[in-house]
Amino acid sequence: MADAAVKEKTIDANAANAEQELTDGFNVVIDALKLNGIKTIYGVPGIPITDFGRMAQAAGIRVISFRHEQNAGNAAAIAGFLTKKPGVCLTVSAPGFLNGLTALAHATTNCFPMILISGSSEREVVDLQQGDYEEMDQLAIAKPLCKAAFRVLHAADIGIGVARAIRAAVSGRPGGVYLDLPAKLFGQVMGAEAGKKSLVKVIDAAPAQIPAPDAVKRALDVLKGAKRPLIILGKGAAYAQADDAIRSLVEKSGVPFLPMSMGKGLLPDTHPQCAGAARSTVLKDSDVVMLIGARLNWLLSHGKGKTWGEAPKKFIQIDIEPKEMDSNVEIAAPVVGDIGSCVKALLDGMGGNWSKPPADWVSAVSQKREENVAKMAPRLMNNNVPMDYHGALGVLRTIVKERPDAILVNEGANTLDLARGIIDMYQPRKRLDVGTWGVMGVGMGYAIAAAIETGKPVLAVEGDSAFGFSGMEVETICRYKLPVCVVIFNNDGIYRGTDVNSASSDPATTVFVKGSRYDKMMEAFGGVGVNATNPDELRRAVNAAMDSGKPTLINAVIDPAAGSESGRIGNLNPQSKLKKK
Ligand SMILES: Cc1ncc(C[n+]2csc(CCOP(=O)(O)OP(=O)(O)O)c2C)c(N)n1
Ligand SMILES: [Mg+2]
Repeated sequence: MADAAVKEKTIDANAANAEQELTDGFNVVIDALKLNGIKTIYGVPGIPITDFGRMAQAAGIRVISFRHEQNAGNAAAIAGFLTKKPGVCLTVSAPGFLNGLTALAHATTNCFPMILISGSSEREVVDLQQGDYEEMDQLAIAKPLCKAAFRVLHAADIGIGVARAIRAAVSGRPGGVYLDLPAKLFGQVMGAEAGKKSLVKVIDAAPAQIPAPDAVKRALDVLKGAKRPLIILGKGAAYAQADDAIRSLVEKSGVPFLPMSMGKGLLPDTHPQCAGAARSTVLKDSDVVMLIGARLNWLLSHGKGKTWGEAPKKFIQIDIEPKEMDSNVEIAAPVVGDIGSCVKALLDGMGGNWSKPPADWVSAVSQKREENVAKMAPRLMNNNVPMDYHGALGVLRTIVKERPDAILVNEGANTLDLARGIIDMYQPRKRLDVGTWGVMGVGMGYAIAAAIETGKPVLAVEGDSAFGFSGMEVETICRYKLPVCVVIFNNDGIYRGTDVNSASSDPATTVFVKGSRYDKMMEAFGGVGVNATNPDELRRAVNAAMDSGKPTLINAVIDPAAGSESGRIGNLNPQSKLKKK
């Protein structure tokens, strides 16, 4: 070979070597996520993260592409709840970031670990407010809405930035974390070896937090002194994945338990100690209440007032967050630690001969519960056409009983409140709903992530209004061929479809187009659409969908007059003292 040719080849080889030894921001972020076990990203592509999404996909991360960031964010939030690992949502700058922000705040409020990763624009231009493409100080905006917010400016800091985000999301009380990645960062080049060394694997991301022995003893003493004890299981208890220990504690104590909405199924709703159907009685008449991963917020009337009756109460509260104690009323026995460790410590402390609560209390609770269940039973078997909520939910109740490992997603007002009461759950973390805020729009994001994270069939029971907030994602469900069956309780509107506006020819604010056929939306993307007008049609359509696993949307026609204003929380509507005009 001629000298010149040899020389040229050597230069080529050196260049290739040099190139092999380089990495960039795109790759370091991907490597950092992979190293920490992040397997799925939920997002919407665009500048500056389109290539990042492609490269992550090529590197073996599953990248689920949505139609709107809020739905991707809700998917990430619920993935966090289901897996105890941070769910990751990826968005573009300003508008995409803002679209994802509601879900980030929702995750924080509900204590779901989630990381919102957003691309952002040129720092120098943004900070001088010189009008960059999608200019916005995203970090400052995210901060008050999440548990922690970080920005990475140098590729060498990506490893530590991702590690901080992961640890912040899952440790202590979990929540939402914002990670700001400026466009410039992705293209930054660094040595491959240095890149590798800069990665940080988070060791023991959510360390056990063991409760103090005297706190455990105090709690058991209070429980021992109870004449009418009650255990309340919140979604924190479900999140903890300490299912066996929680079940043992409840059963060993013999105390009636009340599951909060997403705590349903930790023990089956049909368990002899379940007081779900005697809620008002147990809240009013109990004398000692042990809260396990449940907060005394509005959902429990702040632990005081009419709901809780006149009798003095003592609260035992098990929570990982010390600040939660005494948030609304005095906590007689705070037990601070992770739920799994606390429940195990309580179980150990109970020893071998724990005496069950007084028999008159236990039987009073079960009597009330049997009464209420019996009262409800005939309503659930009605065959009215158009269907009312009870007739339609009676069908779904049986289907969930026959398929206890299916995941139930639920949102709406009447559709939510009545389904929560009527559909019994049998396994933990199978009921996913609107959470602490009662937020509409979680439905399709939750359904998609539930199918992806668990591989189980999903039944999404949606009010027609609720569905509208995320309805476009039926295309996503079809695109990824997910086993999701959406049942829309179509009562022509918000709460009811009967409102009229007497002031002008505009429709009333709470009503939609009458007789809408939401099933056609699913058909538009190749899924199965069914219009169900009676309980039998509904039963057959849902069973077929659950058997086939094909994306299905069932338009369940509900009597427009059947619902009530705001479902069960109509009392929260402000009232003027002035007489209505
Ligand atoms: C993000 C958001 N916007 C608005 C609301 C107010 N809101 C509460 S329930 C509801 C919809 C209820 O109607 P639907 O889903 O059809 O259930 P239905 O009572 O008719 O069964 C709305 C808009 C909310 N909770 N969250
Ligand atoms: Mg409705």
